[in-house]
Amino acid sequence: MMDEHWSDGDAPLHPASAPDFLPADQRRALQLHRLRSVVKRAYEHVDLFRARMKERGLEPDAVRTLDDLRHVPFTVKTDLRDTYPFGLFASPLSDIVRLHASSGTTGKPIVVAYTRRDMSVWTGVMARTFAACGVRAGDIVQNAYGYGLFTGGLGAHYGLEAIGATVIPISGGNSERQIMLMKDFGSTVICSTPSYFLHLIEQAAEMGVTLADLPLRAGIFGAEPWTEEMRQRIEANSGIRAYDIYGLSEIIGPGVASECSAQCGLHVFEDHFLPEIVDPETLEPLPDGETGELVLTTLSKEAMPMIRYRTRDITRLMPEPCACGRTIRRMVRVAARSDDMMIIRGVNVFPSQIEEALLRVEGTLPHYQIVLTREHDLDQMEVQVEVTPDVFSDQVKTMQNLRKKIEHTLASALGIRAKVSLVEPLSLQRSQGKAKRVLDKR
Ligand code: DLL
Repeated sequence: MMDEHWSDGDAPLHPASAPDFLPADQRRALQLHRLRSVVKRAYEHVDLFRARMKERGLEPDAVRTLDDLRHVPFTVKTDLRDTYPFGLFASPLSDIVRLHASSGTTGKPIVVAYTRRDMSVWTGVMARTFAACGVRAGDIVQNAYGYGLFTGGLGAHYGLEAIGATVIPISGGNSERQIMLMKDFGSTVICSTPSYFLHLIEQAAEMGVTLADLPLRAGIFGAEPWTEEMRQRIEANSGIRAYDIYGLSEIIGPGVASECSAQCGLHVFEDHFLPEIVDPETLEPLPDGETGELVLTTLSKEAMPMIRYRTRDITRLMPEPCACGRTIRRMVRVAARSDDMMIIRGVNVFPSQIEEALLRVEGTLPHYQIVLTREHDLDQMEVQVEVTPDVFSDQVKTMQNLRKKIEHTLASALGIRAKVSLVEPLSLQRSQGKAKRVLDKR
């Protein structure tokens, strides 16, 4: 019974959350049923997928069990670029009610499409996301994800309306106004990237506003990697609870996975998005609990089914039951992408390792930038980190000691030496959306 499930201990969950609690066998039966039909749909309507299946001598009927998915070809980001703009659509444009796009690092964006039914699935998984994070009717939600081609703003918007929350569609940017409205409207929840919220914490301080004194109680943060250390800094500096939500345009946008009140891993809405973890080198599926690349298959998408899409995001599935009672599996937070990995003098380093190490040192602020250069054919890494005003105004010796301490912490965490520069508070560039942590000048 739905009513037995409670969120945050004080309100019944929104009815949209029912699939979160399906018994595992029922969930698997539903997944298989949907998988077979989405494979058939993609085979019949998407030339690229049909050609790849034929190359392997596979017909859609070859998928008889969930496990059979391992024989089906992968889809990768370049497939979306190569078929730009509409080549992977499985619905005629007349059935498509929404397009979004995500700007890549180079050239053309990738384009994604939604039918009316896809929109209702998206709204549903976003409603489940917010319910899992304890957002409910009566909340006043400041939606500071960007509205527009980015999926964050509108994706969150529809989910919030569905659960009956009051949405403030403020979008990203204009930080002074964000703080003013947060105060005047009494926002109880904010949605943004974690890095933008850090910026809002500073903006509030500058305006003499103490966030902890406002009604704001939760932040629904995602769209970029962040660490547990970052969560602790955010929660301590704002008095709110910070939840992690995950998604990507190719699959639907936000709404693929979400934390719950336990704040320990993200529940994957696996009745709509089937997760696999593969070894990024061999591409062989790995068992639950092992770390590798997340591969997702959309089980119900009509306009643009994605079969075995390689996300490049590194995580692992957590099959253990969660304290919240949800039966859908969790994945650990995505701390790294395989293509974010920096190779510095032959050593593999992820930006998240640097963040984790930096924020363990007292006196640092959660604002940093990694600069890579090459001198005399040798890679050099400089980590610029802002430090608290008292450290910065203190004696040179205090600064030197802190710098050495950070260099030491980084060297033992990474296995290579990095040059550390302590910079003044507010001197590094702030982002309104996804933060750019790495400046590669090599
Ligand atoms: O960022 C969708 C989204 C919007 C998710 C709002 C959450 C909140 P894209 O712009 O296509 O879509 O970027 C997707 O961002 O493959 C991850 O590498 C990264 N990402 C998204 N959420 C998280 C997260 C949106 N919670 C890419 N932790 C993904 C780490 C994340 N990385």
